[in-house]
Amino acid sequence: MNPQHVIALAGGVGGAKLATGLQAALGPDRLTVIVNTGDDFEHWGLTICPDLDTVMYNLAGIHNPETGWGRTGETFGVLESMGQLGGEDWFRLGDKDLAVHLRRSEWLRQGATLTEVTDRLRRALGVRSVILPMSDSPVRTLVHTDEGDLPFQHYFVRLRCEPVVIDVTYVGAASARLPIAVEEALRHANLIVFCPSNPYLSIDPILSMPGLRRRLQTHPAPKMGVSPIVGGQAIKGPAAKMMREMGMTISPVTVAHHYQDVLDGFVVDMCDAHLSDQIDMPVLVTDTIMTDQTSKQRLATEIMDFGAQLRGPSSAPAPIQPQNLRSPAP
Ligand code: FO1
Repeated sequence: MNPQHVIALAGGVGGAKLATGLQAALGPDRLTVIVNTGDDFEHWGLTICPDLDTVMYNLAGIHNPETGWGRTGETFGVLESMGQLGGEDWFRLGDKDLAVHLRRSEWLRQGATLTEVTDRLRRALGVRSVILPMSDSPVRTLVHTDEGDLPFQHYFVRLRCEPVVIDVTYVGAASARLPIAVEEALRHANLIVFCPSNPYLSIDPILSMPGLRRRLQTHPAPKMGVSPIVGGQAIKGPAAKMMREMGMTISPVTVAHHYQDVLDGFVVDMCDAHLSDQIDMPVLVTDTIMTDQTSKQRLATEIMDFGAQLRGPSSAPAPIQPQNLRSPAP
């Protein structure tokens, strides 16, 4: 079943992959991706928005497939020169990527909002899906560690996620407001997908936006989450390491429980099928590893079919339940 309009909540690489699958499965103009901006920072005097760019490059098909972030066919001439001049070169900004940061920063200085700037950039790169920052005002993820409080990119890239994480907070969230475009997208959505992004570094910053969690709890569309934890490990990034350090069990069950109040259904990988009866909502067990365009689109289609079987205004119940769909006992 193809819902009319899907919202995906996404962070970096995992979110961008599933967004690409959703875009392909839905066709143009039916996907809105609401993206984490907690990773954004000021660097070289420019505003860098890594997750917005990762989603945009993936949806445009111009991302670097090896890293998942940055652009394909990239060169690093400016970065090298910056290093020679004693500038900061720990964050690998490519030359083509740099043009995006220059343009964004120029437009922001002229008074455009991040929502407007992001829309101009994605249109210029030919992306037919809407990409929305979760906030127009700065919200910055601060990682509290055994080495002190670290701005996100310093923890993630400069220190390679080595410090032990104690807690994570989102500075500026309490006084931020949901952009009108996000409100508008929520009004039209008939399926909402939490991508397999890091719960604490990617999805929680979005959910920390005032009013959003409540808005999702009462939203009539089915809300589906996809586990970023597979077989006791994170598909990518530090989610599993952070969970261990914060005293949590590294399991899709922990993630499902974390979103219990907002989700209607949860998707786990086949290798975690045995855990599905510990999850207190309907569960789809499938192959969640997205290695190519086919697997991204297949997972997206399965999630949409799963959503169609749950409640929602335009989601007529499907006549036959797939065998791998488990509902909790009444
Ligand atoms: N991640 C790294 O691990 N090292 C980098 O040097 C790096 C540079 C970079 C440049 C532009 C961009 O958009 C993303 C970049 N990333 C880099 C990824 C990024 O820091 C993280 O993947 C996200 O913030 C987490 O989702």
